[in-house]
Amino acid sequence: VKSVEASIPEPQREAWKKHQVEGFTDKDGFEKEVVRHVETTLARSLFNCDEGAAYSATSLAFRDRLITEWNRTQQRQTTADTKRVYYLSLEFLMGRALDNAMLNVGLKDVARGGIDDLGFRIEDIIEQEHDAALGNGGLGRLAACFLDSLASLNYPAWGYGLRYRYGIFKQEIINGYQVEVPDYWLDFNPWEFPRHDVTVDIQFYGNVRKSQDENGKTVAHWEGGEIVTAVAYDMPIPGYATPSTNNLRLWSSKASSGEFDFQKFNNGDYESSVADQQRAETISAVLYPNDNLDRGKELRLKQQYFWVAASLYDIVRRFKKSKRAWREFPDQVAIQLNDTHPTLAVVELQRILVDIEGLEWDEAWNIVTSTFGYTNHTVLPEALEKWPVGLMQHLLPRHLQIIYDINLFFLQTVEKKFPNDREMLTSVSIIEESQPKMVRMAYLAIVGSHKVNGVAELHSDLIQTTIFKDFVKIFGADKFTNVTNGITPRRWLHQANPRLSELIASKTGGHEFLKDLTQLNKLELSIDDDAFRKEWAEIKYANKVRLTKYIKKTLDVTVNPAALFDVQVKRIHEYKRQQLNIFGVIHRYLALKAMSPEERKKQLPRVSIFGGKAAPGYWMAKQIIHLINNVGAVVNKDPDIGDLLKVIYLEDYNVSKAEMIVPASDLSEHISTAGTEASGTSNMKFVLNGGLIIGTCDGANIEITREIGQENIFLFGTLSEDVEDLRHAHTYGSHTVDSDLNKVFDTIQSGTFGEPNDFGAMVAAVRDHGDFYLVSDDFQSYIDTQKMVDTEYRNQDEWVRKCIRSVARMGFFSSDRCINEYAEGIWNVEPLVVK
Ligand code: RUG
Repeated sequence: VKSVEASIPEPQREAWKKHQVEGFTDKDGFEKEVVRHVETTLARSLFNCDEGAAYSATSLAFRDRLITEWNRTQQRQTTADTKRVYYLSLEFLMGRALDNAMLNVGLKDVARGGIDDLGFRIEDIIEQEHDAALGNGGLGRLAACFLDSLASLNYPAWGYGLRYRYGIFKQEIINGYQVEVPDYWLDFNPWEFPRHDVTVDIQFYGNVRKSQDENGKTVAHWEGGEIVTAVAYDMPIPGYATPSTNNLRLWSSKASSGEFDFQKFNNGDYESSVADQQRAETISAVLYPNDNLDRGKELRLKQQYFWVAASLYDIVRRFKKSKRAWREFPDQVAIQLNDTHPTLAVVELQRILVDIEGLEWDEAWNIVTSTFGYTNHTVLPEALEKWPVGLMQHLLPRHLQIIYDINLFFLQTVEKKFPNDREMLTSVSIIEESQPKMVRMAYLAIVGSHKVNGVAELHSDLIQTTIFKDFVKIFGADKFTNVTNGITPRRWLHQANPRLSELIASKTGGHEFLKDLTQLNKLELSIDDDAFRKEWAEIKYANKVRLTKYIKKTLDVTVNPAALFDVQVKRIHEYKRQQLNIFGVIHRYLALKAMSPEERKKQLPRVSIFGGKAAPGYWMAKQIIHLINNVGAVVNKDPDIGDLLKVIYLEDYNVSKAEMIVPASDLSEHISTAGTEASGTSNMKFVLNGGLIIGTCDGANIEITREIGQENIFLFGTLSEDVEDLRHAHTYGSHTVDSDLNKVFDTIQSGTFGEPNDFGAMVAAVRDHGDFYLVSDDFQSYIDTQKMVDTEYRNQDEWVRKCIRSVARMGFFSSDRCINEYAEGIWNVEPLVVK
């Protein structure tokens, strides 16, 4: 880090204090700031200020305010010298920042008035912002919710990630197919501060030389190779109703000289000098668009090391400033590994301590393991990261040696505990003895951390009894724990559903519930209040009308806002079973077609809404999208059906779209095969916004049921303990598909929804190839449960009561509760209370 240590001497500090920037607090002050930014920062005027410029100026006005508090927060934390949390995540799915900033600092009404005075509408200004979509789905959004909670609860905490030039791709649906379009989001991003003075040089490749020091100790030197420079970009993270403003530091890569190689340039080798620069910049160029899938690409490993090495350098530099002894490192620093993506941080810290700082191996390893915690987010084998030993050797030769040493010492302790148990050694070895040999990153993360947690009760049980069971035997059950996921009520209620937030505030005694979500339980006291229930229903209806308009505008399909809105929006994945949903929709369509017009009149109208991206290389997921769109094309135009069924595919599902869709749902679908969805978090968002769930006994659905009561949720399907037996029976016994589902398949294969061959593999996966995701086993109970939904929805009064009761009981699912659990059980950090 080449940052300059500059501090103003005591006598001159008065002058600084006199001019301290305080930030606006009223409408006048806000307007002044906006006009100043329009006229100076943006070099425009009232004659050429469009909505884009007004958005930019408004954001800059708020950013200035945040940065003042950011500076004070950092100063406060440094002075107090308390322990900090560092949350390492390769994904931060932040969404939009302006609305969130306005609400968190409590100045949205001030801004609304000011923007109005200046000739714009606040809603239009908010809509100008491009989502910061540096994540794939639940994992990245969880990280973003955690940042909001950490700041809101006054925990000293930083997030560390990568500043991708391209976030998750934009999805277009063309002729029913997903088409990926690059998401260049950095055209103008007022929310980041480039720190050109905070840079770290990161080494790759090269080789390791060993020498002896004066005491005869062997010292490793990692030499040669290539250097890429990491540049820090900071994003202020405002807490809600507190001055605490934390930092999200994202690293961007550039060629180490900062420019291209002038030597090569002068020698006429212009192309290669530019190529070097581009190669360096490639590291942080693009987010890998895979959710729950490990692709094992070299560039991905480069990204991982680049990011953890820069972050650790930064953390260690900060620690060294405090002049404490190394053994106190874990008293000052807690690092959370969000999934296995940052696991190289374990190795890197050991390398820094042993190779650079000269600590003994065991002392260093103690520090390392006391510092790290690891969160596992999946049991799916295809998502558990492994890296070929050869690739690791090539890219990070010293790290591979350290990994081998970590493994050796670990296996020695295992051998002591379980003498002569060769199977145990093979099963827990960090190196998988396959062809080629692989480094198992989850095992490395477990060995290198003092706590390992899953993200919902069922998931945490599963990891302890299946994929990590031998580690429980070795380390004991205490090392393994559960922290059920949560969501921030600020974004997912207050921001996404302002009218509902106000109604709740009026019944619970103000906005306190946004800081203590358990206060929602007061809502149950008002459940018999007719006016309250009426207003509740009106708000839901208004949210549905808004979505209806959006559907009309974007897809030119008219849907009836009084219909039941049935929503499944999430990444497209076979385990999440959008195929079960669309097969159910086809079944409904066939049933409606078979009815007489009189009978049809008695049916409940329904809109089936889908949304979500498929990984570009995930062929089956893309086929599922295609089928949904083709079904929509047929059903939506069928005059026999009219309003009774509409099938909608919302393009380019992202955080800001979720903020519009979630509040408009009556029913949402969380229907993964039991035991596959680690937690899910959109299930929490939908219930918190007054929608009911149809779901399987999987992930956090189970805890949601426990909290809200099983009479308020539509559960169906196989239990996780029966999944393996059923799979076995499909493969080795006789596997039959019931007649209703067969009818659906026959309809698809008759060409009703387009070229049948396009969907042949999807049908065959269920009918002929073992039905791994148990679609056939769960189909009938899914259909029956949907019938129950229809019946219950007709009784609107009771439906609304169920929704209110559910919301009232959702207090547990705040990410504030999660963060407090991490702080107490894993990080051992305290909030720094602001006076
Ligand atoms: O699939 C899981 C979700 O169930 C979970 O809610 C979310 C946050 O914990 O993480 C998702 N996830 C898991 N995303 N990627 C992975 C595996 O790398």
